[in-house]
Amino acid sequence: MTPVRTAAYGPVPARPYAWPYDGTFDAARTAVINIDWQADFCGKGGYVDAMGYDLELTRAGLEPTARVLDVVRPLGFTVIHTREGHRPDLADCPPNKLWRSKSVGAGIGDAGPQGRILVRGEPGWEIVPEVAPLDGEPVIDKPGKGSFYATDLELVLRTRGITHVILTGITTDVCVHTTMRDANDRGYECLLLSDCTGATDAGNYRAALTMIEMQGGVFGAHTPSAALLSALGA
Ligand code: C5J
Repeated sequence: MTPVRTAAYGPVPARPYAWPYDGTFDAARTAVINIDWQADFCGKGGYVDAMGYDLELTRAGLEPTARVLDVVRPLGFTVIHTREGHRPDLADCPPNKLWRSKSVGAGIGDAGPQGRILVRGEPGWEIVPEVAPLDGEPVIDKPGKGSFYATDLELVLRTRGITHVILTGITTDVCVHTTMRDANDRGYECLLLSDCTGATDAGNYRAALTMIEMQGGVFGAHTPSAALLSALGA
């Protein structure tokens, strides 16, 4: 049988090193993981809005992410989505997480304009239409910040032979960073698209990118999506 060959791309100009470390990446071994593009994090009346943070910061990456998805999908890249949320009975919500959310007026499980905050199946838990999953794209439901804890993400990546991970999503300093760190620890070569992510605080966003640059790229690298798209010939 003839082995399947896919085009090799790269390297992509990035900070602090041209990505990937091994020079090239291809659609067969690379997943684009989109973290928590849910109404609770970037929609009016959701969790982030209830806490009083600026939705413009978390929505800023939506358009560039949609553009990236338009390019990588036809090229055959694996596209994965994650959602943070809890069971309706909150059996998987640690009491300290619940307490903290209530202390800032956005109690997990409380009713709001987008339904019960951070509860699976509610409108606020859904991924927003701009970057919604297509049929067949894996969606990973997670109770925490990282996408590996209490999920089958690692099994999905291993089963598909994924070695390289490109990240988009919100929020940069919380779920995106936790997932990037966990993926890096597992040996995945990670690239965060800096205009395809946002935090609830502009300083935290910048700091999260700076952290990636330490120690020669302590968790991988970051770059604007234009650099990736150019490497893909788009
Ligand atoms: C947060 C997330 N910030 N998706 N979740 O609680 O970053």
